[in-house]
Amino acid sequence: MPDAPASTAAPIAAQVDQLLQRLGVPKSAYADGELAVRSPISGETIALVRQTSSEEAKAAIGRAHAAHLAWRLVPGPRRGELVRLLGEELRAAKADLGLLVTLEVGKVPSEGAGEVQEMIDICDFAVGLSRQLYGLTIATERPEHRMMETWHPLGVVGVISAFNFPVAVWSWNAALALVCGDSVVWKPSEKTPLTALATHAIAQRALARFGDAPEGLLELLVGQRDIGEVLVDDPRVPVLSATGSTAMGRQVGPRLAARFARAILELGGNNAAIVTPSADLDLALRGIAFAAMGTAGQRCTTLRRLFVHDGIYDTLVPRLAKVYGQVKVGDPRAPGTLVGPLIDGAAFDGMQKALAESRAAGATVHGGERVAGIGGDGAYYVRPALVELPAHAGPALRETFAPILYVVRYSSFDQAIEWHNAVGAGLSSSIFTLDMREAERFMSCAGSDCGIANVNIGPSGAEIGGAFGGEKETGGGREAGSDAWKAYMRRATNTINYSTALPLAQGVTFDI
Ligand code: UN1
Repeated sequence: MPDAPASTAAPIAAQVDQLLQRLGVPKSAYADGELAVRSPISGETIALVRQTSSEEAKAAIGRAHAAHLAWRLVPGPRRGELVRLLGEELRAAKADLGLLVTLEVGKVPSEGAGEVQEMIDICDFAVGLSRQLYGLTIATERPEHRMMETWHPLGVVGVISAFNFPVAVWSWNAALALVCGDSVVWKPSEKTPLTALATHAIAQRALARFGDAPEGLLELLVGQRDIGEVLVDDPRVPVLSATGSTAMGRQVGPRLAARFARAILELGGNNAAIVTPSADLDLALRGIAFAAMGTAGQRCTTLRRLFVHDGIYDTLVPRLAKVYGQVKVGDPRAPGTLVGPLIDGAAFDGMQKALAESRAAGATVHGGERVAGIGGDGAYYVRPALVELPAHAGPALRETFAPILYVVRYSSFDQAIEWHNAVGAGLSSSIFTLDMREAERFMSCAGSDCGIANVNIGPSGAEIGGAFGGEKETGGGREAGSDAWKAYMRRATNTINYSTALPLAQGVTFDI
């Protein structure tokens, strides 16, 4: 794994150009287009990307639709071979693509590389899955009949992804979609088209090695919201996976529902952890620090609320405040940096607004200020904020996509669970405890109401094997592991009569 892969002195645009060339992206795609891409590390413009027009987007969806009609006839295990090759190409490109994630999003190198590893992991998962697209055989009430279900490819899978996991989210969808016999049309965030172009180039190499995949199996649409809307509204797209804010999901969900398309929604999170009196505090401290400050608080799984038992509050919270004061904020390329920049000025403003509201509500705020002297005026580095709130209220009830951790004192476990669940989102959650009863209750139907509930691990950093997603305003979608593949296929129930009689179900008679 590259540790400090690039000098902080190297001009970012030149580094990006070199990486894109090496990854096989044609210069015409990013040299003189309409969409300016900036690096949050310095705030400077690093590329001008050519945008897809809506006519081109419709043509791409048409190609993808045609590709699906051919691809669905290819046996699953053979489709898995394409994903195996994609995994190989990603392994070869891991260092370069990981560094490009760092330069375009500002993630520290181990997280940039970790994101590519997540892509490789889902490819491995999907290759195995390509031989396991099982249906059930079901007991039938009729003699000499057989009832079973068959899973068929669905069609074009639309993917709209966010800036914070600019390439992994595509891969969760694409790897499953490909083995399921679907084609994929991807609209990445307009803030991160470069990593998307690079991923597309990597995928083209896998397709070339595979040999006879239909043209249009993997399409990329670069642009703003209007291009995403083409994908949302096109009747040739039966399923759309959308990752982003709850506000975005509120727009996209009803539009998909209006045309009866499937939605896989991965929306906001307002993830919490409970630290109980029996917790291993050293472990909790490390778990909380990574979950709350990692990726500069810009994961949908980031820890945003912390409920600490009264009996350990005065031990844990001062230690946490010390870590917040010391953690190295800076250029992600510099060795030792743990917290890189916010994506842009709007993220900074949102953070400051939430902190001002917190202060007005009587909170004690540690950190949260802009760290000067790194990058240019257009780069936004902040010291992560630890906010001791007198009550679970105000800004803690909503997601602010920045490194703010709200801490609230609790004395009754029931109260902590109630506060835990008293927000709109329901993505991820955790408890730090060594008490088996508390841990089991937290994971039970009367505990956390989230799609992910962890014990002695923070809420972020999920691995690929489990289903990823959450409830309530998080949108209900599930991606990546477990049986998430079922959303990318359609199920047919088949009843076969191998007798000479025609018994009707429920004992109905119809003698002609
Ligand atoms: C996201 O932030 O959109 O569990 C996804 C995690 C990562 C994925 C986060 N594996 O934190």
